[in-house]
Amino acid sequence: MSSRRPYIAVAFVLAAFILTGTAAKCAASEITTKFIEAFDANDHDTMIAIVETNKAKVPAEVSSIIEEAQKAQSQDEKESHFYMAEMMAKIYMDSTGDTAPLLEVKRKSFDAKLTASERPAPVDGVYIIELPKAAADTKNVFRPNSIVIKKGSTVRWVNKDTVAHVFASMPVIGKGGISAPMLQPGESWEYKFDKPGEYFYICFIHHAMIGKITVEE
Ligand SMILES: [Cu+2]
Repeated sequence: MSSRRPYIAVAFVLAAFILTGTAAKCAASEITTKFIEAFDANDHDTMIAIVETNKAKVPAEVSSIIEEAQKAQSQDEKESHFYMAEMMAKIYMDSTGDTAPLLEVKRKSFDAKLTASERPAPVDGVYIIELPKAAADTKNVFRPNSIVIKKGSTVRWVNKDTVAHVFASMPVIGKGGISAPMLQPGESWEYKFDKPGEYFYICFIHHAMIGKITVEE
């Protein structure tokens, strides 16, 4: 994604909010409404001031923007809400040192890009995730891209694609541990999950190629 695109999407959706009345349309609080107005005016100092004078309320504000993002109908609207939540959370982190709201935004926006999580049946005790060959509607994907497994289970990624993929955990937002070598076509790699938690992972070559393993106790 180019760096300009989110700005265009944000500006478009925010303009729609302001024109239609933010409070009525998306139940945004006064803090969020003011923050959005400052954003729209490209007034970074005011954005910082709003966060700093409302520090105690910002984590809840960020959570409610995330909820709006999750409810959004269109992809652009979703991305714009996540983008706004991320900016508020970043300013909050810079001002307080508290990373929790920002990590929450990152986790939830990651989740929003995944399909509903599945509880597949293991094959000979191993859960299989395919990296399928590119087709008209699928290219550079993990399939399934989000699964729930029990602690102690092994997952095997099988590269059925005609190109190589290399992927690893994103330990800042979830658990570390997944660290595949460069998987050439036909190769596979497996990992045993001994610790419960959420494992978000990404292909280093194709950044839209993401997946998640949720490991239950
Ligand atoms: Cu890839």
